Amino acid sequence: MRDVRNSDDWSDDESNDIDMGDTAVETAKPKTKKPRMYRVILNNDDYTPMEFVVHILENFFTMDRAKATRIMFDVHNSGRGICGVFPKDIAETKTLQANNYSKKHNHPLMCSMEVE
Ligand code: TYC
Repeated sequence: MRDVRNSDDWSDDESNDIDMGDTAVETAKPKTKKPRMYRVILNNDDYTPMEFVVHILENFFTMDRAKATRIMFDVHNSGRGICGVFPKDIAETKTLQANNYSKKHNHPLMCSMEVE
């Protein structure tokens, strides 16, 4: 057998490269898609106390007091506002949590969701 230890076989020359001939090499498509996103919408009503709306925004949508107050007044003045944008399952959970909590406290506050 041939002793290759000191031979030139480990050098950078191209003598051992595989000839790809005419083989086409296709770049793989990325296999993951961006999830569809959903806006959670808060609707105005005439009865829910402003402090309760701020409480909802702070606790279910992790806003600080200043942001929650600003969004609450936006909704109060314009009729509706965006609480946040989330993947479907998270938007569904937050909408349900907010609506269930409002119902439990006998307020008509309504959240809904729509695709971005
Ligand atoms: N309009 C209500 C009031 O005057 C306050 C309110 C704000 C209610 C935002 C709902 O999503 C809402 N007490």
